[in-house]
Amino acid sequence: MILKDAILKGKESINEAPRDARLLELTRTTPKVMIRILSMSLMNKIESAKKVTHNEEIKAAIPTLAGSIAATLADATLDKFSDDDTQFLKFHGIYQQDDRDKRKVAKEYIFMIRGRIPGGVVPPEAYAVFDDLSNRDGNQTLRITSRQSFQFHGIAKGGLGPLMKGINDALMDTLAACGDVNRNVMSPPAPAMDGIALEVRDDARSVSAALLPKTRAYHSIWVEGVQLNLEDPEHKDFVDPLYGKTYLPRKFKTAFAIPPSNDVDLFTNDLGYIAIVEAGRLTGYNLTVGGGLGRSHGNQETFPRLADLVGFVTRDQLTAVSQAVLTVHRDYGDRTDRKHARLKYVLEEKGVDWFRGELESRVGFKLQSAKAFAFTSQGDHYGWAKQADQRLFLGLFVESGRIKDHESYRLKTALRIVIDRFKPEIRLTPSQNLILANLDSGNQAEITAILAAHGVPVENQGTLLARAAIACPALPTCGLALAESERYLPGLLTRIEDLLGGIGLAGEEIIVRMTGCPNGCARPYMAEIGFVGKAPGRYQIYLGGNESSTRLNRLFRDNVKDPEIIAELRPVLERFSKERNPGERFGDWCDRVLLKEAAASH
Ligand code: SRM
Ligand code: SF4
Repeated sequence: MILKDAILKGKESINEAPRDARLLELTRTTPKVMIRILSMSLMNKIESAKKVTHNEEIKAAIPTLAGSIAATLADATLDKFSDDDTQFLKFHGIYQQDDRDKRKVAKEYIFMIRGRIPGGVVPPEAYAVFDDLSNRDGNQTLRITSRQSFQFHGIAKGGLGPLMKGINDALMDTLAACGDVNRNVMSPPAPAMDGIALEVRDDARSVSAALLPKTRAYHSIWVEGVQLNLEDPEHKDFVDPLYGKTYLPRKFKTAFAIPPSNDVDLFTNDLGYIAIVEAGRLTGYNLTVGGGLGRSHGNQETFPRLADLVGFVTRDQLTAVSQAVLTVHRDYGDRTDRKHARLKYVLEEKGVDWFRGELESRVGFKLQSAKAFAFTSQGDHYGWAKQADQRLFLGLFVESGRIKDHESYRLKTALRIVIDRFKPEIRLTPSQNLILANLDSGNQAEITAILAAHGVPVENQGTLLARAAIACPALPTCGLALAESERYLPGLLTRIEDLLGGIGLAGEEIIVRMTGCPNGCARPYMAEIGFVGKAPGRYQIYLGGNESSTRLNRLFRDNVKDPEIIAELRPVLERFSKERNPGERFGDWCDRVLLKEAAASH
């Protein structure tokens, strides 16, 4: 009884029940006199559900986003920030976490800091600073993220100020790496595409700069080390010229891609630009809007969604279009429910034609029609290769993006030696790997030898499955994790590889991604096999993504406990091995055969 449950349990079940079903239930089952009482109660609950979230209230109260961060930072007796300040801290690129491995003993507050690194480009001098800071103030690792940034984990409160100052002194920053703003802008990192790619990277940087919030709080707290005076009218009455007083209803993500590679997973972004090259010249971009992956278990109103293709824009229209897309989210996104607040829901509910009209009225010109393009691949190149300018680059596989020293594999130390000595440009990839770019061929042998001496191969890096996989951090740092991911996936991949070898599929590349919860940080809903944490040791299995990352996969099995994961995959992989078309990938076969059968039998 949806209605009864709704009234008993309140808002949560009301939101879960589809609106039409609620009305139908009401008219079918309830005597007339009760209908009035119940519908009033229902309306009250729906009305109260429409109240803006607490996040909206605190943004409106302190639009500089300063909160009382500086005061808490200066108070050494406090080991954590207030709930409101933890929300403000996100806009500064900082998350308050606790080490979940230690929770049973005591809650130990630690912090995660995320950089803002458009296109994932890190100068060698900045890398050296990051490396030092991670050793001094963090947990001795640097974590490459799935959006081409770095994260520091395990920072104590006392280390926050020095680490943030260090990042800014290295001419890098963390502003807007998190929070209800535009996040790190992605662009293709592969040096083999440089030329066009450098122009695209410039455009990505311009868009990133055009979408930055203007608050002075970041600089004042982390660079000058003082609390912003919120009584000063300049700050008290501050309104961001683009974001307004309350910023966006939720996060907003932007990426640029250059076909045929979809290495940035373009369609999972709120705002996407597909480079269009005509007669060897970058003429502009196809615009995509409304992608996003986050969902919640048991909440049908949340779902992954691929972005819509909206039209074509020229390079000089980029800033205006990007700002206008962002303001549509600002003005139409749902501020009453953070689970339903992404731009994708506006697109889903109002449609792409409405969106195009709204956008055109904001920018004051008509968009051209989208131009032809085709994505065929994703992923990174590993090992040595030539750049467009004939210099060399080296693609290095980094398991789950975690740069660390572990036993005889001393990637962190080796990288530091190579980067200090040869000064390559570092590029972080959306698949959590790393590229050392702009190297002279004369240094190739020495670099290879340094890496080898630290247990880091440049040929045959990682296994076929590991090289194509992504895992989110999950436990022990992520407060939202329901299951392991980064620490668990490598072992599971080995077992899947054993399975593949045993059924004649050795050497088969399958894109596997895992997350510790349904938020989708490793983009599992685009993988050929996606594992999504449901509870400790339990995962949902999704199948059917494709190599070009243009198709969402679908749920195949729910709540599978290891070791049944392998037992569930075995018959499917055996069938694939027998029934596939020549050269057909696993994800394509699942989509063409398995999932169609499953849909037909429902
Ligand atoms: Fe994410 C929240 C890690 C990319 C969707 N994400 C988190 C937090 C901050 C947990 C939290 O809110 O307390 C995680 C920190 C864990 C930790 O200990 O480090 C976290 N997300 C990551 C990273 C580090 C995963 C990784 O393996 O690299 C990625 C950082 C990217 C960056 O540099 O900016 C990361 N997150 C993503 C992506 C993939 C992408 O953007 O390409 C997604 C799915 C795409 C999307 O946004 O729809 C993603 N993260 C989420 C969500 C769900 C948002 C939603 O719309 O529902 C959350 C939860 C939230 O925001 O409340 C989340
Ligand atoms: Fe945490 Fe979930 Fe993101 Fe993994 S997917 S990092 S568990 S929020």
